[in-house]
Amino acid sequence: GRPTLAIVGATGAVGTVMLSLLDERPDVWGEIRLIASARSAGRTLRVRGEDVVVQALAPEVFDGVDIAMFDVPDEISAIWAPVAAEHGAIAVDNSGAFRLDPDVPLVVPEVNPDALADIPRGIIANPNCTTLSMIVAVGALHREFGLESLFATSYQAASGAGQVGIDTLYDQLAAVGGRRDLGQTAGDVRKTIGDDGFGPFPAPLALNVVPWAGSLKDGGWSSEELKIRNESRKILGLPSLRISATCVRVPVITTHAVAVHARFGRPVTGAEARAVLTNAPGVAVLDDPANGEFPTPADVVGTDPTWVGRIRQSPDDPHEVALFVCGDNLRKGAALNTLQIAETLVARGLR
Ligand code: 11C
Repeated sequence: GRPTLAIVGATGAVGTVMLSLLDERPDVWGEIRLIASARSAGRTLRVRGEDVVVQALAPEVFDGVDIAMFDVPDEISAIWAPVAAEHGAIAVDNSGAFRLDPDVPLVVPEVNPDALADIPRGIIANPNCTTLSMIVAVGALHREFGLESLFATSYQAASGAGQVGIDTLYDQLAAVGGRRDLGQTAGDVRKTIGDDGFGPFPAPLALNVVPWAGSLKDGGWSSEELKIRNESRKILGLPSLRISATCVRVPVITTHAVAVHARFGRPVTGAEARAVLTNAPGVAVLDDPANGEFPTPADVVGTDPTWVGRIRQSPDDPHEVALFVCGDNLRKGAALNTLQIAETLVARGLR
């Protein structure tokens, strides 16, 4: 029969996008089970045009499940993905709990599908949304030219912090909306929003940019910046890649953007890089600055591809290429990549 799919975290920001993807994509599934915290259990959600009642997370909900997709915080996945695996399911986990575990493949189907050959713990990890927003494009260039170093600056959307991030930015935008007096005196936006209005962000996000995402790690790096480094190395199979990132939150609801500077083992012209990206699966090139054409989050949100523009060779180093990448952090950055992993497992007969 067709495989049974469970979605853990069905009511969250990523889970909600997952349900709409299941309506859009070829339907390879038998039963689809929706699972969430006890607080959300009992709600009814529509999947594939049918009403499905959300069940509370418990060991027995994994009985008979072939693939369980987890869109929940790290500490929930850390406990429950192994429970799903003990019940015979393959867990595809979108949290950070297992990504660097050497016995857990970290998979982007367009880049390293062969990592699915070995799933020792019954768990597959889905990368962080910022890594995912650029890695399909970077992976295609690496395959062709051989990546030597990578420097990235992110422009991350509020929804990367979940539904509370979305709600916080909308509330802040409402508070500053129409105020032509704001943004002219130090602290005026902060005062208008109020210290209790920052939500998950350490500073006002409306009318601002905030150079922070995640938690503080050694040497002053943020957890998000280290995720980009560690996860890119693992996905690309380049454990000593020279790579660093600066992660910045911007007042965008959904779709992360990343400015990438990549150095390769041989000279690469903008035209050569553009040709490779144009033919790369999962990538869409929009690169005509003379006509004002490049990807922006407002135009990319809700779409599947990794969009790339501003492709150009460094004037000082012919081995280096700069590009600007946009990817919907809730789709390819989270739900879509997780679902593509699950679909790949089914297509390969692993489930
Ligand atoms: C953000 N990328 O934009 C983060 C959230 O490791 O899956 C996702 C954290 C993670 O805030």
